[in-house]
Amino acid sequence: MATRSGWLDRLKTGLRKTGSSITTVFTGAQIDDALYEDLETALLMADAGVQATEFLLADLKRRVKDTRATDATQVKALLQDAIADMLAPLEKPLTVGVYHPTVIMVAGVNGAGKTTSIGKLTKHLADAGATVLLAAADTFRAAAREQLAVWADRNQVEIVSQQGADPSAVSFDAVAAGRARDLDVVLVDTAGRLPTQKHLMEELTKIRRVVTKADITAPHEVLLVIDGNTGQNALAQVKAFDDSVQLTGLIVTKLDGTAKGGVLCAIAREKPVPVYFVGVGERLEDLQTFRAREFAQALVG
Ligand SMILES: Nc1nc2c(ncn2[C@@H]2O[C@H](COP(=O)(O)OP(=O)(O)OP(=O)(O)O)[C@@H](O)[C@H]2O)c(=O)[nH]1
Ligand SMILES: [Mg+2]
Repeated sequence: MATRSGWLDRLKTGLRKTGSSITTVFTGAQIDDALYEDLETALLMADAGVQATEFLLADLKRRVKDTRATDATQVKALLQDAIADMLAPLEKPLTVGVYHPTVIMVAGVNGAGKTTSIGKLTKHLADAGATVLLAAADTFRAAAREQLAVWADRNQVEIVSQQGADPSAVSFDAVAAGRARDLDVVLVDTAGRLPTQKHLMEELTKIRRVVTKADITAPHEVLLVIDGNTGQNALAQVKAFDDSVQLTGLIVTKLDGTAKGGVLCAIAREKPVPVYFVGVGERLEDLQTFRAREFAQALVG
């Protein structure tokens, strides 16, 4: 738990930039139109998006009326409740163990934190006693394969990697090997790509399709890694990747930086996909499970 509290401190620090602008709205004593207007601006600045912002404002006004809240501190607590309720549907644990192996595909734009997150996730899984196989489906760059190999080495797990091979062929081999060796988890690391790069999105769809050929029930999870600093574009990424590969979950990284965590509200409102993990740095313990209430409190600090 010490690890989690350290992680939470980093999350709070990361979100403080955004959070403080929301918090300052509540420094005055009056609950009036000006307060709601300032709050609207602060939420939009935090990348919550128009839909989620409007929903939150209406929801908050209702809560204020129902509770007959009279001071700004109470209203702030009610906003935390409203955000926590909005984010609650995104809270869902990643389950492994139902399928052998559980095949997890990981996708995202360039540099979002896919490989690092896979490394951390491998550590979490291995610590919990799961046997893990990594698939280096980012076959084009030698550095990408090496980076994943370092994580495999560090966690003492096996890796399927083949220079210049077709990414879907490597994924197929990895899933087949995972089945043959009766492993618990196969994690497929893919190359970064933009949703606008049609041929690369098709390559991703192909990986998914070929994985299903290796195991009719797979992939069991398709995760999108998003950089917490991406702002509103994160929502567009969720939509585009979901269209191509049917996402089952998200990992939101880099919430330790100048992140604007409000985008999770936009995702919850417009394209709800569970958030399995939140990353706040490059160390192993910096990846932790997402909890809606905790996040809401960190955002409205
Ligand atoms: N501050 C911070 N840095 C992170 C976090 N997660 C990843 N990084 C850093 O972000 C950079 C890119 O991470 P990678 O894991 O290589 O990203 P990727 O998505 O695999 O990148 P490509 O494979 O090139 O598309 C690295 O320098 C990581 O150390 C995080 O939660 N916080
Ligand atoms: Mg990578």
